[in-house]
Amino acid sequence: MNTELQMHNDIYCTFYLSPPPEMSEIKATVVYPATEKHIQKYLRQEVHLIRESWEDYKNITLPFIQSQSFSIQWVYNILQKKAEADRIVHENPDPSNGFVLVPDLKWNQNQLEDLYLIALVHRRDIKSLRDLTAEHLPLLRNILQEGKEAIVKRFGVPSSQLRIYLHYQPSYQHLHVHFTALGYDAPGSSVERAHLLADVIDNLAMDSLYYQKRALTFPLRADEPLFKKFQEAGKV
Ligand code: M7G
Repeated sequence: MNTELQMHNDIYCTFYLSPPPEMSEIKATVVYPATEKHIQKYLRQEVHLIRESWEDYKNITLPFIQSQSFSIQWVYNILQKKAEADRIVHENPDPSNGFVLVPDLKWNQNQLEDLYLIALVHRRDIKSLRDLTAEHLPLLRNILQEGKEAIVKRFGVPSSQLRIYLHYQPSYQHLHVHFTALGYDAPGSSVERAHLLADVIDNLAMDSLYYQKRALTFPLRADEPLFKKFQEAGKV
């Protein structure tokens, strides 16, 4: 490796390092063609917290989601084995209580420190946390139990070192669950976006309509159309 001293002061030094090609591989993700929403998603922007009541969800968020056409074709491709079929780590094929577990787009699978998998449910009628009721408990319990078992079996990572959660709001409106290494600060694992699956299960077991009653907080970028809708309604 080439090293070039930049600064030396007492016991402190900084160097420029030029690793050889075999150590300097970069994983690149390409989205082509990208929609305006993709471009916005990856731009750094001013962010605001929204506190969404159930009424706000029904009157503002839901109509907005229904008016949008952010494609989830990639999800259907995985469920139908048209893409990433060789990457499937586990599948429960049951149409109502089953799911597919695959490595997330963001994980290169070279090291376990940033382990990241995603469970996509087979049924297509659950958009997000807001749609969940006690009816979905068998599905959610399958994801939690079988997901943990598959990950310890394949990667040797015990469930005590996994963060298993849903995003609210998700970018893609087809229910999915994130599995990340506990030691990894995955993007979107912060308190304003992540809901632990174990907590979701307990909440629904206590009250089937839990997520159709309570307010939920989530971050929105300042120039997202949904943020403008909340502004127009005088909610921000
Ligand atoms: P999200 O909570 O809907 O939104 O999560 P976010 O992307 O804003 O976090 C969707 C998850 O699916 C993310 O963790 C993505 O990295 C992952 N993902 C997105 N796409 C398009 C793909 C894909 O084509 N394949 C796989 N395996 N994962 C994807």
